[in-house]
Amino acid sequence: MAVRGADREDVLRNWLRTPAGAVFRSDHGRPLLAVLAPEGVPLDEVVVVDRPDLNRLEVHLHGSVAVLGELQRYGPIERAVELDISSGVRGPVLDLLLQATSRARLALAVEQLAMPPFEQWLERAAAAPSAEARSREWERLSGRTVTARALAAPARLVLVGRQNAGKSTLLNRLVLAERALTGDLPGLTRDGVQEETELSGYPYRIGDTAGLGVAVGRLDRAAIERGIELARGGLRILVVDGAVGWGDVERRLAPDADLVVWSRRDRVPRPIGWPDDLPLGPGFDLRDPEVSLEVRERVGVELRRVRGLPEVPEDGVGGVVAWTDDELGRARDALSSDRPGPEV
Ligand SMILES: Nc1nc2c(ncn2[C@@H]2O[C@H](COP(=O)(O)OP(=O)(O)OP(=O)(O)O)[C@@H](O)[C@H]2O)c(=O)[nH]1
Ligand SMILES: [Mg+2]
Repeated sequence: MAVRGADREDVLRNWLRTPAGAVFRSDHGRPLLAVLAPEGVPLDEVVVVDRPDLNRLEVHLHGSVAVLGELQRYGPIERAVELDISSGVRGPVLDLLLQATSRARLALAVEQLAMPPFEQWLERAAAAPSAEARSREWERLSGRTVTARALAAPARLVLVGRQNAGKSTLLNRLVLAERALTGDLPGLTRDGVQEETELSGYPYRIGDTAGLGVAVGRLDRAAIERGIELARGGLRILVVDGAVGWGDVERRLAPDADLVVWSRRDRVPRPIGWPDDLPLGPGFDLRDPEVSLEVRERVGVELRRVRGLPEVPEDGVGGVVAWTDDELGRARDALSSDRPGPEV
C-alpha cells in the first residue's frame, strides 16, 4: 500500500502506530516496523518505508486474505496478485509459489504468474517471419523449460553402492542432519530414508538404499530389491568405498551411475584399482559433519554439470515456460525446424 504526495505522512497518521503504540514518524528511506491500525484498531504489523525520491510512503503488509479483506472496507484495492487456482496449467507455478524454499524458486513463481497464457505465446512465436526466428524461439523455450522445471520440482536422487560404502553417511552430510542410521555393520540400511534438500540451488529428493553385498537373509534381499526399484528413473550416485575400490558391485553399478562419489579419502588418495578410463567424481572423508558444506557444494556442482543446468537464475528464467509435456510437444511441432513438414 502506498500514499503519494507531499502530505503522505499526514494522510497515514491515523493508520499507523509505532510498535509501542505511539504516533508514527517516518525516517527518510529507512524501513521501520510499525503497526497498521485503521481508526486506531491494530490490524497487523507492517514495514513502512518513506521514499522522498518518489514522493511516496510505502506500507509493506502481508497480502493475506484477512488483511486485504479488512482494508477493502476503506476503499477498493486497485491491484493485487490474483491467483487462478482453477487453471491446471498453472498448477506447478502455484505449487511453487506456495512451497518455494528459496528466493530463486519464489522469483520463478512470481515471474511465471505474470506470463501470458502459453497458447497466446505460442501463437505469437509461431507467427515469426522466418524459420530461423522460430527455431531460436524454440531453443530459448526449451532452455527455459529445462531450468524452470528443475527449479520447480525436486529431482529424485538415489544413493547406490556396496554395503558399508558410506551411503547413509553421505546422505546425512548432504541434508545437514543425522537422518540416516550409519555404522560399521554391513547391511545396516534396509529401508532408506528420503529427504529433500537443495544442492547448488536446485531441489532434490535424496533416497538412501540398502547396499549391495552379502544378502544374508530374505529381509536383506527384499531390501536390496526395493533399492534397485527406487533407483529406477532417478539420478544415481554410486558411492564407492575408496578403501575397497573397484570390485564386482562397482562393475555392475558404474555403467548406470550419473555420478561416482567415493569415501575414505582419509585412508586412500584414490579408490583402489579404479579403472583410468572410467569417470570418477569427488572423494571425501565423510566422518566429520564439518565437511557437509563442502560435500554439498561439490556434489551440487557435479550434478548440475551432469544435468546440463546453468547456475540457478535468481530472477526467473526470462520468459514463458512449457510446464506440461503436451505444451512442449506442440511448441516443438510449431517452431522447431527439425520437424518434418511441408516446408522442407
Ligand atoms: N574412515 C572413514 N569412515 C567412513 C567414511 N564414510 C563412512 N565411514 C564409516 O563407514 C561406516 C559405514 O557407513 P554407512 O554410511 O553406514 O554405510 P552404508 O553405505 O550406508 O552401508 P549399508 O547401509 O550397510 O549399505 C560407518 O561406520 C561410517 O562412519 C569415510 O570417509 N572415512
Ligand atoms: Mg546405509
